[in-house]
Amino acid sequence: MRPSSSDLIATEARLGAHNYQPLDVVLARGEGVYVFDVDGVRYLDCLSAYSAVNQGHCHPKILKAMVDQAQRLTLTSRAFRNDQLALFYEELAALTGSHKILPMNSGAEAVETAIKAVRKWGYEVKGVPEGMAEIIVCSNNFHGRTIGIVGFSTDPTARGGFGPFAPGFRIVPFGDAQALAAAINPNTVGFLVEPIQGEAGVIIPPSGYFARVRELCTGNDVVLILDEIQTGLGRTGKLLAEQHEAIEADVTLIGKALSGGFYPVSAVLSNSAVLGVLKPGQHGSTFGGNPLACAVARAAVKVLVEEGMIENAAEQGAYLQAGLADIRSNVVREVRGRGLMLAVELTPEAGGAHRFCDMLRERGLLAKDTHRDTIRIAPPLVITRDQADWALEQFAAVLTTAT
Ligand code: IF1
Repeated sequence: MRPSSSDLIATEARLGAHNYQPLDVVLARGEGVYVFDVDGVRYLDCLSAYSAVNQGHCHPKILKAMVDQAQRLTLTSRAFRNDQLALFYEELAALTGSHKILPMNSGAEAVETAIKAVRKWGYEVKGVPEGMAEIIVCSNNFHGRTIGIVGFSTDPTARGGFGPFAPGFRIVPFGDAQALAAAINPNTVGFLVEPIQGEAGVIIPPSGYFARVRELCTGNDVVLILDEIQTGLGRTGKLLAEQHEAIEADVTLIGKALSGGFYPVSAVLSNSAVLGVLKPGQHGSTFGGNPLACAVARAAVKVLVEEGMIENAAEQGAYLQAGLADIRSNVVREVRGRGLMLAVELTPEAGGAHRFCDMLRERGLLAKDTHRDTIRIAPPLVITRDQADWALEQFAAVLTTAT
């Protein structure tokens, strides 16, 4: 007999590290915007694996690219060349206008890679004295889980008990250009920031912030590093969220949806100067740039563009956001977001977002609470108008019956 979902949950609890507290839904299959649990119950996925499955679950063209490539060649290491890497570079560069690309696997690795490259650029190009380079980051940032990254987190849960940490980071409030200006000094080599803070609860900075950030970075010879690991690849209704701000980063980090959720693939996209400082032996990864990853990423990016998913994210995102804002409920404090990166913040009296996510799950919709009072809503970018309408009915039912 197949193990039941409660058997599987019990085994996880017994053998797994308890570094997560998932909803007790055990998923066995996915297709487009839907996932199905071990009993075949269908749910509309409003998390998209934290925006890694923007293209929808098990997209058939990405699946085909993966299977075809897996039957030919999966991994060579970068000690040898493979016939997919150049094509991956070429297609990604053409799409994003980047001059240099460095492929890695996880988002955190892309962030670490950028930090290394930007520090080295600081010493070799900007002329910062050895060991003195500083990178400015924002409060309430989320850039991943490595020791390097959690060292400059301001979230006690993410960093507490994991020190000692690397020096060389300075923290300023997100959305405050004046604070950034005040923090920049001759040893500042980079400013690392999310276009919209995800983990912090889908926080959109004041308009004009990024234009000023761009000016400050250019004027002070500081590399602007945008972490688009979550906001990139269509999530906000543009290929990259920087396009909403009419700016261009010097270094852009992408991951998650770069593979459509099939495989961990991330990349550092940069101007020639920053990635240009890395010489053979100074950075690498066993799996980074492998032919399976490249073939999957090529297909994932292709379907995103060719199937109009970015435009659909803008359209359905605006529709969902307006629909959510129309729900008359005294537990809703604010509806915000851009494209299909949405959040409903509840009032403190609502008793936390978790129980609303439980009620949504009972109605066949999976969404994730964050920061106690916020429901995060980020369906795959292939969601249709009808599916959006259905989702709105569920949100309306839950947000109004609870009051
Ligand atoms: C977890 C949130 C999302 C990211 C940005 C880098 C990374 C992430 C902007 C690292 C990762 C994740 C990881 C996931 C929870 C999650 C998340 F809730 F924290 F905010 F997406 F919404 N930069 N985000 O958002 O990428 O190394 O994980 O590939 O469980 O930790 P990674």
